[in-house]
Amino acid sequence: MLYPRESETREVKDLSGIWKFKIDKGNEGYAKKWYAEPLSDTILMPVPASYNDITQDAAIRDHIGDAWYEKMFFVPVSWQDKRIILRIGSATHHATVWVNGEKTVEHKGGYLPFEADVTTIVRAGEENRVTVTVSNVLDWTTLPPGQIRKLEDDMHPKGYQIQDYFHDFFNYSGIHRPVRLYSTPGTYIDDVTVTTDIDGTDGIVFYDVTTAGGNPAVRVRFLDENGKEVAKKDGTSGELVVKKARLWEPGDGYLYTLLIETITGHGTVEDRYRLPIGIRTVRVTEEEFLINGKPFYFKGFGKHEDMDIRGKGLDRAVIVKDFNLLKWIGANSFRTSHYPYSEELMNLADREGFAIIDESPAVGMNSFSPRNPYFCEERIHDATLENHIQVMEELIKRDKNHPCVVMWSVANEAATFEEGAEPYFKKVAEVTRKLDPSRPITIVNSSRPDQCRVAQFFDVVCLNRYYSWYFDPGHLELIEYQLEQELKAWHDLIGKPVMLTEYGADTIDGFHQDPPVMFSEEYQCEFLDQYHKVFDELDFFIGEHVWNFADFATKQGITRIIGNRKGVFTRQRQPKAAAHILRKRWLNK
Ligand code: BDP
Repeated sequence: MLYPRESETREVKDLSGIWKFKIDKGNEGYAKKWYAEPLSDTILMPVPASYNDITQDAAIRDHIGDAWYEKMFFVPVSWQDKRIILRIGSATHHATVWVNGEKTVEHKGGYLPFEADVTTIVRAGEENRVTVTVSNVLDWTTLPPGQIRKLEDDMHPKGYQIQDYFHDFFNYSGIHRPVRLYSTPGTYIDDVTVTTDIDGTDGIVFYDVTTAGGNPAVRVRFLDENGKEVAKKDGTSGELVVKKARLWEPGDGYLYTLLIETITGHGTVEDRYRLPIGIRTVRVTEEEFLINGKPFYFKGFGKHEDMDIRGKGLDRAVIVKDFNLLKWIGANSFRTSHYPYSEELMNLADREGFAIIDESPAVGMNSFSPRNPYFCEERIHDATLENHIQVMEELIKRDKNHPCVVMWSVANEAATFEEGAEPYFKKVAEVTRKLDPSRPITIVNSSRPDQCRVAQFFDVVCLNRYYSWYFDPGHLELIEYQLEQELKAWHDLIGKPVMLTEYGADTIDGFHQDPPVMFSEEYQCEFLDQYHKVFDELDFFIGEHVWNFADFATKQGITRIIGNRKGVFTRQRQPKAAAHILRKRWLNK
């Protein structure tokens, strides 16, 4: 799926801004056809943003159900003869979109884009109305899963219900990424898949373009960062050889441009699209993760899209600041825990040269006891698997051409010890590999090595471990002993490289205790030091992602002190003491 980019033949109009908004308290909007007329009794709501923290109203923050958005917009007169697409970067978790009262698209899944061809619905040169309904309801088929639970005891008023979800971040909702209109010619470039290889000093670029709305000839040109043509080819697919290629690598995000053109019979260019390309390879051996044939050691974090006020809404100031902090601290990579991040962020990661473990929103699949399994008919079942596969397809379709993506993560901390998890993840692994044979795949695990039933389907063992936090809290002296044993056991059993994708301690900035005590800054520092001692001794160990980059919002609960405080930075991106420890380590490693 192509990211909307302007060119000589395409225009993009961003509909971000202030929209009209209301929550559907009585759940009556669909039945009463709210989309048929302009919405009434609305308040103002920024797009993109989560709606939860924008007002002073707890009922809006904690709303379960539909929220309605509306915006009036003009379609440029010059688009009269164009194909016109309405594209939503993401709406969390389920959306229905109407234009001028007509239903155009529905989408399930809160973290991936979707679009509708509105050519015949919009009126160029006139005012049009877009209405978007966004639901934040999770069920056993959604990723992440959840359930609505009625509390029907005498402690609760009649009809009282809550939404359970099992992931550790606040269920922010709304239109989280930009809404755009874009135009293309009637015959257009629909998609392109690019993979790259290296042959000596040459870069090899394989491309495969699909077109629609006609059967045009295709020409591609390959340009370096100065716009100089370094290769070209005719045809919808083929191989380009770039002599003395400058490779993309972590820390040096060099990007070429694949300029794709469709040509009509008369030799005129009809459509033009430019795709940034990084030439690089990724391979995994029993002990190493290789980028461009060189061993790569992951230094970085599990992150979140999360910030005061805007929640999970895209904010360019925040993402650029985060990249600056990542560079400052000496990180070279991160994981998009626990869902796909914005396309705008992925574009920046390409440019800034960060390696990304790109994760699906399969999180919170691990909260029942072995007697009460998670992978069973009542919970995670065939319909969930079907949706999981659909999400992997959409994710790979969106992110397949990003050089920054070096590995797919199909899930975080699922109950991989359960019998039902085995066929489930075998299938997810098979499908993911087939969708993209060019990248390694992983599942982020928290099971014990002798109990996990699925690690063998994946290329890298990614582990989340909390010794001296959730296990033996306060016992920093046990970390070395426990961790070393476990990491070795994983490698002996699976014979694949191992990394830690989470290790961390809640830390309230400004709390100090020496000798260290849990929640103090000293504890977080000592905790990390202990883990690092072990990492540095193991040959098969390929990386460290601290949990978390920054403090983030969660649902309310007795173990969360206004959110999860395992950040190395505060939610407002100020460093805790541990940031300096990591900086010293990573800039020298
Ligand atoms: C891990 C989860 C992560 C949580 C973290 C924690 O993968 O989402 O936020 O624990 O408890 O189990 O801090």
